[in-house]
Amino acid sequence: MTGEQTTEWRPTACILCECNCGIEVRLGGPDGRTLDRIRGDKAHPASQGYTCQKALRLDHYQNGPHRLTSPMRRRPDGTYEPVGWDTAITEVAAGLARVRDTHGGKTIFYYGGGGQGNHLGGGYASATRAALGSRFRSNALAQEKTGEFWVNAKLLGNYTRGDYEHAEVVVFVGKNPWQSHSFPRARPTLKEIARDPGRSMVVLDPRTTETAELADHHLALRPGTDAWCLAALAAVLVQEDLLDRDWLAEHATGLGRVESLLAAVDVDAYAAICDLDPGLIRRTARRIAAASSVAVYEDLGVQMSLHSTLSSYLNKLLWVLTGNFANPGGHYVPTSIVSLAGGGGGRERRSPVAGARIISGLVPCNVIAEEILTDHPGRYRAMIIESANPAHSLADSPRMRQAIRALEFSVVIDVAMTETAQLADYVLPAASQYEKWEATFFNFEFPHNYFHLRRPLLDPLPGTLPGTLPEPEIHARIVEALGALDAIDLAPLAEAAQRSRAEFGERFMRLMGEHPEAAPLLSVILYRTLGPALPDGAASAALLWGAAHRAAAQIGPSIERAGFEGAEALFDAILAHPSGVVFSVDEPADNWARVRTPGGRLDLDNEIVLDALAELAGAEPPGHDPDFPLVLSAGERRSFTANTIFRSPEWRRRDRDGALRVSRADADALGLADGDRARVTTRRGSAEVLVEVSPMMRQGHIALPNGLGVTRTPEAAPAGVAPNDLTSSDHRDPIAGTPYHKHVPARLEPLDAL
Ligand SMILES: Nc1nc2c(c(=O)[nH]1)N[C@H]1C(S)=C(S)[C@@H](COP(=O)(O)OP(=O)(O)OC[C@H]3O[C@@H](n4cnc5c(=O)[nH]c(N)nc54)[C@H](O)[C@@H]3O)O[C@H]1N2
Ligand SMILES: Nc1nc2c(c(=O)[nH]1)N[C@H]1C(S)=C(S)[C@@H](COP(=O)(O)OP(=O)(O)OC[C@H]3O[C@@H](n4cnc5c(=O)[nH]c(N)nc54)[C@H](O)[C@@H]3O)O[C@H]1N2
Ligand code: SF4
Ligand SMILES: [Mo]
Repeated sequence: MTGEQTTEWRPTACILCECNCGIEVRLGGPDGRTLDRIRGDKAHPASQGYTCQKALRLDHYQNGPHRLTSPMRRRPDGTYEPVGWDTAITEVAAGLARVRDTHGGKTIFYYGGGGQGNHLGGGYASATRAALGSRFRSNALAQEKTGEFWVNAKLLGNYTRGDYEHAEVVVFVGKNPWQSHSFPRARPTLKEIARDPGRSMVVLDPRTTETAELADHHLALRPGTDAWCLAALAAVLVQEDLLDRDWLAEHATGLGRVESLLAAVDVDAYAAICDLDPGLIRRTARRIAAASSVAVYEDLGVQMSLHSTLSSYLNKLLWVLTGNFANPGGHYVPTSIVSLAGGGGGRERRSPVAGARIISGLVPCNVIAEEILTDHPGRYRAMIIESANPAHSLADSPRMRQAIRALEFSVVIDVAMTETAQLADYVLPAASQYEKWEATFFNFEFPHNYFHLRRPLLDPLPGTLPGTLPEPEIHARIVEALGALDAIDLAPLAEAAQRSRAEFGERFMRLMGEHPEAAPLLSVILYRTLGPALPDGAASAALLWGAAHRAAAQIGPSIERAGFEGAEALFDAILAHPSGVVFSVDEPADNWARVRTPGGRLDLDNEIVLDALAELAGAEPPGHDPDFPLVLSAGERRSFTANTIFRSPEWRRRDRDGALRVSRADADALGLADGDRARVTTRRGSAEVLVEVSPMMRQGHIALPNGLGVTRTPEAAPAGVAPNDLTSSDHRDPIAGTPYHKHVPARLEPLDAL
């Protein structure tokens, strides 16, 4: 596959955001390993040829100087030495087993499992965790989406999205899809809505974003006042009798208390707190009520700001009170091959030290450091970190770094020597996402949902011993080194797989009957038995066989409508479509079947958020702290940011060091001009920044980009500011524990004045 120049376009996907647009790549360069030409893949079912400007830069990920080519072991002096794979796997398994045997598997914490483009690895990690008895885990979703998941679990017992492509009115709450995308072909869709006189776009954002520029109603509220703004919008629906009463009577329960709370809201007073014209709030609510379909997208601007979980509930009222569920252009419940979001149900679990609510199985990111840096007997003693960079991405980076070093054992699986890897006892180098079979579980479309299993473009880095491995192989080796599969003879199963899928399936069921204790090791068992029998070296896809069977049992009719009779046909189709395949076709009524509340209706009665709503009237609005008069939004998505997937600043065409954006009014008051250097200071830290005077910013609001402050190689200096050097882990939502990264009290001072 490698070595030669090629003129062939090969399908794969962009890995820089959750859209994972289909792309085609032409390899080039002296060794045929450069991602030379990149274009959108028209055969991809969701992106249909679309990409944004970032995808063209992907060679910086594949061939940057950051790539690791050998397992690394930490020396006592903090430097690293390369070791062979056998040594690394043996010592990692022994280190983890030691912690398990001394303190119990519960003290082994798992973080990550997939970034924007890679979720197969996390599927195999579940076997490693099971072999160790690890019970607690987390990932980035627990610092953004868990508040929303928790609200959804009570409201409908499932996950939900809006049909932005077809909605008459779209509402973006703290979301800038022009830059951050998050749904397919975001820019063409936004332009289409803006052009169509029959449709409207509503944006709640203090900043005049690229999306807000296209909006019909831009509610440029004071940062951190979304709960008041959303409550006022919902209150107008109630007070002007704009609810879809017939629909609510049939499809919802628990309207009583929320309706009386909203009836009592003083819309003018709430508008004043938000610094908005109450007329604008009223016109916006009326437009939403008049629409035949409404779709709302909430994202980090509210999920990482004050009252975030309450705001998640309130923005859902906008589409629930107006009857926009299970209608075309409204909200829906997507199918999944593997679910990331998790439903509701089950007993509520709490984290072992802080007692924080565990939502969708995830411990809030903001409590992880305090669950390590303590004498509590239940504290985490070891960590497995995979495809994530928590020493950079979690609140209060200095404390997170201290926590990782305080562990008795730590191992990182990554392609790069990241800020997190530089703290670990062992670093295991993964093959890149263009060197292995990969997929994401970010598949949220309706009525046609799709899945994309990508094939490798390249062999793993050649000429580099010991070299990299795909995560499924890493986990299989760890599980075997732990002895977890010793009692099971897998050979007959592997032989059956070589003969026929039917025989394999039958024997597999028998094995699971004989060894129920092996069920949690399922992914690695499939990888070692079915894996070698799959075509073109697709062993890593083995767990999708199990997922296809689960999907066929749960959403059989949707899969049949997509043209697949049963799980085997579905699995074969996934293997056979290198540009992705539509795996399910839904009908509106399917949504109701997926509502998992006791009565099968949307349930608005959520005591915890309604108590918070009741308190809002008397709550202190985000005010002026004389020491920190500004609000810093720490981590804005811009045209050249992509979390920490790229490590070389050269990939950034503009804004190389990630300027701090400030309004003209604040700049003038501080005596700052465009391009000046300044110092930003928060309660947690301080950093030197380059200033960009931006017409996008509202007075009192400043913003730094996300993903900066990383290094190309551990020796190089970082470019830009690492946002979480400025954030605090106790600055978080009381319900979900999610951080307030978009609302960090700050001050700014010209540098020469210091
Ligand atoms: N270019 C690019 N795209 C990305 C990513 C990337 O790194 N770069 N990352 C991906 C990931 S992981 C995610 S989660 C998504 C996130 O996507 P978004 O949530 O859209 O991204 P952000 O820019 O972080 O925040 C959105 C908006 O919130 C606004 N905001 C700040 N404070 C407030 C407030 O108090 N109230 C309201 N209503 N709004 C406020 C900001 O001005 C900003 O415009 O993007 C994905 N897409
Ligand atoms: N202050 C502040 N902090 C934030 C945010 C913010 O807006 N403000 N945003 C938050 C959000 S929404 C998110 S999603 C997180 C993101 O933060 P993280 O979840 O920590 O992840 P990424 O920065 O996306 O880094 C992904 C890692 O995967 C590695 N990687 C790439 N390909 C592979 C592979 O094939 N295998 C393996 N094993 N590793 C691979 C990369 O080198 C990188 O280290 O950041 C969060 N942190
Ligand atoms: S929208 Fe996201 S996945 Fe698509 S090309 Fe841009 S960065 Fe890549
Ligand atoms: Mo994210």
